[in-house]
Amino acid sequence: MFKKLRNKLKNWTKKVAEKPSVETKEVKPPMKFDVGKQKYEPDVEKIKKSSFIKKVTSKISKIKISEKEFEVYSEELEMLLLENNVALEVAEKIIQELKQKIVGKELLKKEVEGEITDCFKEIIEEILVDPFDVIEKVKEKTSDQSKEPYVILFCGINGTGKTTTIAKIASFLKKKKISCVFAAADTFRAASIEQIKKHGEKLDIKVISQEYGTDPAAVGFDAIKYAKKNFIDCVLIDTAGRMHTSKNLLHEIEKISKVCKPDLKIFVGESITGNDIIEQVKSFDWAIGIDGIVLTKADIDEKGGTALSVGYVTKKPILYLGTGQEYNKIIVFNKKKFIEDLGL
Ligand SMILES: Nc1nc2c(ncn2[C@@H]2O[C@H](COP(=O)(O)OP(=O)(O)OP(=O)(O)O)[C@@H](O)[C@H]2O)c(=O)[nH]1
Ligand SMILES: [Mg+2]
Repeated sequence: MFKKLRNKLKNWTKKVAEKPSVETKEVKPPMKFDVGKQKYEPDVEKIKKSSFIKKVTSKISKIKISEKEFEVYSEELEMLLLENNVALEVAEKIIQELKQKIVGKELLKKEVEGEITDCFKEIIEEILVDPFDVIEKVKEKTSDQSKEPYVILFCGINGTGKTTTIAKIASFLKKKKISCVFAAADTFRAASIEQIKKHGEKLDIKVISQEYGTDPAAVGFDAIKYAKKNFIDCVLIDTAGRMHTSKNLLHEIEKISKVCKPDLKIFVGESITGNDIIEQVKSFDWAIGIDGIVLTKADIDEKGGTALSVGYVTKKPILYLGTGQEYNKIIVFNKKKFIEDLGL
């Protein structure tokens, strides 16, 4: 994962670190002179020695990056971030912060790479919101005696992996002894109900469905009713893929959300989407106010910038990464691990 961005960041950092060192002029020992009656005779050897050491050490070990030099480097950095799916506003923030941290500072040459890497780490840690534990949230709600299930609504554009993610999360919850029911609220796409029913069969999870073309909000509502009656802990609502540019379809998801009052609204996006995902996530957030993000297809994402972009733009946590098609191919998003995967 994220191989491309990792290598490019490394090369860029190396390049900055290889910048020529700060040069110091050789200090010539002052001539002998008389001050009044006092004679001044410098310790030539001592001066020679100290200036030599200064010259040598500064030549091999110190660099200072000026604002102008940084501008040249930063153009290159901006390009490489943009090429790797980091949104422009995020790339600009990274560059701004990096500038403040390294420009004009005299740095030991051997420490420059480390210094820049540490800066990247700090900035990325600041950009990404720490994910909360979904299992804990479900347990918190279902542990009291209210018998109210924990409801999760999934949304996103077409084909991003919503239905697959629902099955993966259900399998994950089941392993933690949390019971689930699926709401087949994608009543629009051909074969969508059969698709989720297949997952239900494989995972031994009840699927609540109606006819194609029925109101998806009603399907979600039915599933919640079923969960309450049967003491099921968690309702997972699948919805149809919808373009973020379609006002009518955004209205529909708003209605599903109003009727089902989910505890958690998850936006499912592809990590390979590129900058488009910014507009997608903003639209869904505007329509229903999302609480967290799942990025799928991280297994085929060599870049890694999407996570930074959606995290920064929404200030919402990335909860899981989808890393393949099987049920166990889902990992809890971990900031530290993500930073490590970027080679920082
Ligand atoms: N490589 C990879 N493939 C994935 C991942 N998640 C989902 N897929 C694949 O993506 C394709 C679409 O997945 P679905 O779950 O049907 O997507 P969806 O968002 O429900 O699609 P619509 O309901 O049509 O909007 C399927 O072929 C999945 O197997 C993932 O993390 N990695
Ligand atoms: Mg689907």
